[in-house]
Amino acid sequence: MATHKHPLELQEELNKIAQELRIEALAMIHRRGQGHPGGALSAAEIVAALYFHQMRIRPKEPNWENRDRFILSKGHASAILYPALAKRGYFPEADIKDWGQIASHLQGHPDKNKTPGVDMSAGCLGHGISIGAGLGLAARISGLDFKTYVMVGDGECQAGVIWEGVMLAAKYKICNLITILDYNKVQLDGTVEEVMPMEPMKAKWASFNWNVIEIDGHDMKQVLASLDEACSCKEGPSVIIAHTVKGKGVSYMEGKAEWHYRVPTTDELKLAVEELDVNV
Ligand SMILES: Cc1ncc(C[n+]2csc(CCOP(=O)(O)OP(=O)(O)O)c2C)c(N)n1
Repeated sequence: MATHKHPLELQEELNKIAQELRIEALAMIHRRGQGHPGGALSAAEIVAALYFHQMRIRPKEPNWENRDRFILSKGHASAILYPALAKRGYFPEADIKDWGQIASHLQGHPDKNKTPGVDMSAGCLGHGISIGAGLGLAARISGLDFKTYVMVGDGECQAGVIWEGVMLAAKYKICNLITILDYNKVQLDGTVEEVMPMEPMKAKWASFNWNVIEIDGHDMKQVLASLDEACSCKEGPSVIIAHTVKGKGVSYMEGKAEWHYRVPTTDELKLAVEELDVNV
């Protein structure tokens, strides 16, 4: 969906979409009485940039062979993905209200076999990079030029299987594979530093022979520039280490592990929407 807008106008538009996705994500979680707000909110700018600018997709043709792929490896953050897919026209926005119900095509965690636009079923953490590497190789072998974007969490990167995919992608110099690390520093029940420190994060990825780009994941200008830079790298796979804030945009959620998996009350939702609305 590459546009020729003035960069500032584009950033403003994408920031607005990111806030709208946040509001929708929280409303969904409230309505369903389940969900993961913290890691959904930290990913909003990146998801907005991918779906509303970066990715070459055809929502009316979700299985188009040469589409760019997006893998939400941290599948628990589906509340930020589904509103983006609906807004891009993969399915009616009204479907969102049934999220998580047994008959709905929108399951709690993304299901490739049910939801148009979902490229990998996820929820069991750790597998997005390996699958992404496979898609990257498949593109190369088939002579297709699509890219695969994979979003992983920092807690997720504690899974050993992540690094198997990382090694494979480096070995085969899979430069059409772009990983975005949502580095919000908080996982399920504490900070990453407390549970299992991942620093030095940048040096880790670099030592695995990945091209490393480090950004503020809430600064749309940096998000867009990093995606362009990653796409132009022909040496091997790229990782965008996006420094983010868990629960970004809602004062009482920011940086709190408690909000990894918690449902806002009606009053809390109202307050969150007020705070997010200011910036829409
Ligand atoms: C293999 C596996 N183990 C455990 C879980 C349970 N789980 C769901 S979310 C989560 C924490 C993930 O932390 P992080 O990657 O930092 O996610 P974010 O902060 O971005 O939401 C865990 C352990 C899971 N989904 N899959």
